[in-house]
Amino acid sequence: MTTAVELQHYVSGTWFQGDGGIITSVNPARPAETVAHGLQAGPADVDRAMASAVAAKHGWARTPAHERGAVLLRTAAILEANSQAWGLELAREEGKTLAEGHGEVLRAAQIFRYYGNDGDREAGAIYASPRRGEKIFVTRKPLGVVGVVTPFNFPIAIPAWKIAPALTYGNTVVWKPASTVPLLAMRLTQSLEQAGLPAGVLNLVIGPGAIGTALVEHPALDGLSFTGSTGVGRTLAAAAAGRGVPIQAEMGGKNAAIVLADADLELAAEQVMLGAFRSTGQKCTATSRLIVADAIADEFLAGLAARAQSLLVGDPADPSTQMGPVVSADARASIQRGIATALDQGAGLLTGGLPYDDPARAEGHFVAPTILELTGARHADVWRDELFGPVLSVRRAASTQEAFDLANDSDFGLSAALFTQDVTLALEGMEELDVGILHVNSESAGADPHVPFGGAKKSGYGPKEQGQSAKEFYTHTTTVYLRGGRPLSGAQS
Ligand code: UN1
Repeated sequence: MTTAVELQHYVSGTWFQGDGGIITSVNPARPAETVAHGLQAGPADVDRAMASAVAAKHGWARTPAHERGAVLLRTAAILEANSQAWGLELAREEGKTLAEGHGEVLRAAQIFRYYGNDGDREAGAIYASPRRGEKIFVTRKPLGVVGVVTPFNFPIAIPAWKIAPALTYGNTVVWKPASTVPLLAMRLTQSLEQAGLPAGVLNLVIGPGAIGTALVEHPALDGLSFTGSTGVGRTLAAAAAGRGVPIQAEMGGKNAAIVLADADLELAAEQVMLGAFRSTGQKCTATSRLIVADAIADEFLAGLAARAQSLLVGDPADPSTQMGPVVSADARASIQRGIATALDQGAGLLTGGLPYDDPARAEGHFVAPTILELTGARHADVWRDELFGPVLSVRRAASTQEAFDLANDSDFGLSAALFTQDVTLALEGMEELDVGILHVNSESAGADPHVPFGGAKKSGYGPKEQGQSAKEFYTHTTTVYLRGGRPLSGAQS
C-alpha cells in the first residue's frame, strides 16, 4: 500500500497547509485506503488567492503570448513524462481504469500543447474601413482574473481545458477543484510551477462548495468557468450575472445513442458500450439513453446485455479491469436509488441493477453496468434525470422520426450518437437532433481541443468551451479605428 500524500494549497507561488476542516481523498475501490489528506482552505485563503491573482495580472497580460505559450508547452512535456505515475494516482483517486487515467493525463498534455501553440496563431482581425486612410482592427485582451471550478470526473483534463486557454490568452487564475480529487489538482499545479509559471498566475485553493461561492462573490473576479452539476451551475450563473461577471457553465446531459435499422450492429454495440460504461458512466457526455429501431431491437439488445454482463468490473489499478467504481458512497447510493425508482416505475431489467455481494466489490463503491428497458408512454425518471453512473435506459422506435423525437425528449442537449450507414439519414439527424455535439457512428463522449465543446438547451449556460470559443470567452475585444495622423502620401489635399 502506498502512503497518503499530504494536501497543500498554492497561492503567490507558495505551497501551504490549510486551516479549515479535514479533507480526505480515498480510493473509491477500497475506501479504507487514503490517497491524500490535509486541511481545507477557508474564505481567507480565497481572499489571498484573489489578491495574488490581481497582483500578477498586469505582468502576465503584458508577457508576450509566445512566452506564455512556452510555459504551457513545457507543462505538456512534464505531464507526458509523469503520465504513468499520475495516471495511476488518478485511477486510485477517481476510480476510472488505469488505461483511462493514463490516457487522461496524456489528453491534458495534448490540451496544453494545443493552447501553448495557439499563442503564435492569429491575434485578432482587420476590417476594411469605409473611410480612406483608415483601417479597423479588432484586437483581443484578457479578461483579467478568472475563477475556475472543476468537477471530479476528469480530475486533470477538464482543469486543463479551462486553465490552459485562460493562461495562454493572458488571464490569471484562481482554481477550486472538486474536493474528491485534490491530488491530481496538486499534480497539475506542480507541473505548471516546474514549467516556470510566474508566482500568482495560477492559485489553487482546495475546499468545499463555499470556496466557489466566495470566488463568484469576490469583487475582483473578471470571469468564471464552471463544469459540474446543473444545480450548482445555475446558482453560480445567477450570482455571476448579478455582478456582471461573464460565466461559462457546462452542466448536465442525458445523451442518447440512436441505432437505426441499417447500422453496423457490431460497431454500434461496441461504441454504445464505451459511451455508457467507460469512466463508469460518469461523464456529462456519457450515453445514458439508447433508442433502437424496432426491426433490430431484439437482436441488438440481447447482444448488448451479453457484453455488459461480461465487462470486467473491479479495482482500476488492475490492468485487466474494464470498469471501476463510482466516485463515492453517496454517488453509489443515489444511483442505486435511481435504479430502484426506475424498476418501481415499470422498467424492465435487461442486465445489472443489483449491488455486488462479493467482499471486494461490496466494500468499494461499485455499481453493476445496468440496462433498463422502458415501454409504453409511462413516465420514467430515469429517462429524464442524470444519474451520472453506469445506467442505460432504452426505448424502441418504430420509425426514424420517432427515434429523433425520442432523442430530443429531454431538457438537456449536450451530445448524441447516431448509428447508420445511410448518409441521407445522417444528414437528417444533423438537422433534427438538438445537441451541441453529434457523433455519427462513434460514441457520444469525446472532445478535441480545437473545436467548440458544449451543449444545446439546458446543458450549458454562456459561451462554449475549446477552440475559437475558448478564445472568445477568455478575452474581450477592442475595436480600433486606426488613422495615421497625417495625410497619406499621394492623397488629394
Ligand atoms: C469527453 O466527452 O471526453 O464533464 C469529455 C464532462 C465533460 C467532458 C467530457 N465536460 O464529462
